[in-house]
Amino acid sequence: MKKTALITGILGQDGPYLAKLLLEKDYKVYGMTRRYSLPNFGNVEYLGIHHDIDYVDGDMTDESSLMNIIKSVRPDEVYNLAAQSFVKASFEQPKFTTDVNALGVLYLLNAIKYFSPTSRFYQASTSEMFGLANDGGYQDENTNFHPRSPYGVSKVYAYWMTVNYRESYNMFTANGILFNHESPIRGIQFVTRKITDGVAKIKLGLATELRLGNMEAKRDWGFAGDYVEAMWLMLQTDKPDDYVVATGETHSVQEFVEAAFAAADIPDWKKYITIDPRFKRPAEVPHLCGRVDKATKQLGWKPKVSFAELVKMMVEADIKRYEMASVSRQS
Ligand code: NAP
Ligand code: G4F
Repeated sequence: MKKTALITGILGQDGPYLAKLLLEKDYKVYGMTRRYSLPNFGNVEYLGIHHDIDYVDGDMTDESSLMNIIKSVRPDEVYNLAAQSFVKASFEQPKFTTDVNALGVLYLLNAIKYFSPTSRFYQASTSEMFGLANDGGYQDENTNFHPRSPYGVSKVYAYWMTVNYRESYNMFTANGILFNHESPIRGIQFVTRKITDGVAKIKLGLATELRLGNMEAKRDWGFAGDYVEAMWLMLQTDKPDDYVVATGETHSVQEFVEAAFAAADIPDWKKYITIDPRFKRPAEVPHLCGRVDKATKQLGWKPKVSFAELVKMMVEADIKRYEMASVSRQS
């Protein structure tokens, strides 16, 4: 019998990488999509797995849809990746962010409790929960939470609900506290992809400027393709637990910019950058750097792609995308 997995947020960045990994492991993969006006299968098509996924309709804000899905699929594993995941938007839409990221998780946990209590559950928790807190420059599973955005606060609620359902109902639930992870299919609003897309346009003469906010913020950036393996490993243990997933290395936004311009072989990056206050946040998370010892020791997980390799991969993919679009316009 094939194992079955349900992935919410299947059309985002992590969903397609996780689905690809599970399909390679011979899982039957169900992907939950919400109603859309226009189909948005770009990321699953990019990874060549669109036709291998069984799509089911549901929305994190609609409890009955989650109950129906869990009742009919009864998956062995549930990976909850769906979220309003853009931190800046959470300041503008705090209630919507809370409905999806906090209450949505409660609905999903309840659906599992009632209709499929042996399903194993993964919650996409985040380093944003740490916010201002760090222990000597690092964050790990013992660091307190001090979230700095409605997004971070909503994820703290979901984190503790995931722990609470494990402790109260003996359910197999695990939090992956993932630090920033990126890829060529990262959403275009997030700073890394905004930079690599902007650099590609400048390289090909399609733009002359890139507007950014706070260039001093530091993030621990890894590759999404590596991180989905940690998600899967967390649901294969004998005992559920919570794990930090990170590279242990931190870089500023400015360092990412420098590396991206260098990867495209464009000298003098400074002349293309404009600081625009519209991209700054009411409260910032200044410094994230994860200590990944627990996941390495207990799950045997380690990141494979380095910072320099990640930047290069993303810049090259964006340049290729624009070159191919130009060829298809000409033909
Ligand atoms: P993403 O690209 O923003 O994808 C999120 C997905 O959630 C999208 O497919 C979106 O659907 C779906 N979604 C949003 N609202 C929904 C709703 N009401 N009902 C059902 N689906 C909904 O995010 P990601 O980067 O893949 O991240 C995956 C998860 O990990 C998120 O929970 C995020 O908060 C968390 N996380 C991410 C990182 C990171 O660095 N990437 C780090 C830590 C934690 P549409 O396609 O229809 O918009
Ligand atoms: O790329 P970002 O928008 O990601 P952020 O806020 O770190 O959140 C991402 O990682 C979290 C994990 O820590 C996830 F939970 C979350 O879902 C998301 O995936 O911004 C990174 C940094 C911030 O400090 C921001 O202020 O870049 C800074 N920044 C500077 N200029 C900018 C810009 N961010 C964006 N999006 N756009 C800018 O122009």
